[in-house]
Amino acid sequence: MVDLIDEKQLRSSFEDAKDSYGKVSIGAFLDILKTHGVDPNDKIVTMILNEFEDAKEFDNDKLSLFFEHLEGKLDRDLNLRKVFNLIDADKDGFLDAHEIKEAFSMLKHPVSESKVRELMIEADTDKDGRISYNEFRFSNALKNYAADLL
Ligand SMILES: [Ca+2]
Ligand SMILES: [Ca+2]
Repeated sequence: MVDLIDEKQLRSSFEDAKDSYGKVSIGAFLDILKTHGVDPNDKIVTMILNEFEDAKEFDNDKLSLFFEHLEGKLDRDLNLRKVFNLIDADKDGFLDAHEIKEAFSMLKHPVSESKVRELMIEADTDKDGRISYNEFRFSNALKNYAADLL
């Protein structure tokens, strides 16, 4: 569970693990994450660590960056889930044209029916006529409209 990281405790373990140059190797950093209950294979953690690809070591700056990424990504994921559930009126885990039309009619700048159809066709990559959470996540156009619902 990434959202349960205790930043203060993790920082203190990080201090203990530092070498005389103030750095912690990636391997040691992953061990620290593990002792704090963070699965280094967690999708979000992996995604962030990939952004530090070139880094062989972590210092305080990189650690702060790590936490910033973590918070940002978590927020984005949580809000996205929230807005998806909001539109998914019958809670079946998929957005159909009717649900999107209803939701988007409540926007400050309502979206026309033909525009909704267009957005759906573009987002519905597996062509089953409904939008899964993953399809929603990867559709920037849908996401941009939907964000105004929050
Ligand atoms: Ca639905
Ligand atoms: Ca679909």
